[in-house]
Amino acid sequence: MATKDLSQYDFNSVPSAENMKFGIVVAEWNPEVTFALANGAVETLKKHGAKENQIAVKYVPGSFELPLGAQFLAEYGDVDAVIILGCVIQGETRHFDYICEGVTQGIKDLNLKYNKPFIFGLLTTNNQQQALDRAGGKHGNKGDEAAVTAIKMVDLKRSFQ
Ligand code: DLZ
Repeated sequence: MATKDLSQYDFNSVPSAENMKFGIVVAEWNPEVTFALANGAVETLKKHGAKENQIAVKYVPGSFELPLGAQFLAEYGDVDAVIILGCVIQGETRHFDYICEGVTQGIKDLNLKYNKPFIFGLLTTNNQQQALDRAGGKHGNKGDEAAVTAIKMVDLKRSFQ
């Protein structure tokens, strides 16, 4: 994936997602950002062959709830990968640090516990503009990048089976 534009990549380098099933968990905090991330992820999965009925989208109240929402999808959702989308914007207190730390460690733990890809699509920004720039704005869409990563990781796992 490119680092400057999150939506730019070599289309042909991405395997087909025709036979893959995805869960997407989306935080409802900062919805103008997170819903745009979710749209990007869904459209990218579809571009690579996934059908609507192979993509389950679920919502949680805030980013702190993302790891558990993702675990529910892994336990009950019959998915090959879970894409985790949220946006935490720096405020005046240390709340930001605690949420980011909890979500990051939570996602890492899920990857290793389930031996399945849980993709980190959490924007952690200083302000709303930086987040919008990465949710379909001038730096592309982190949701697109997360979807491509999910497809590649499912394909990588299958290459061992
Ligand atoms: C409480 C809180 C704050 C201050 N900021 C954000 C944020 O920027 N992004 C986000 O996704 N969620 C935020 N939350 C909510 C927490 O993630 C969580 O939902 C609540 O603390 C309840 O557990």
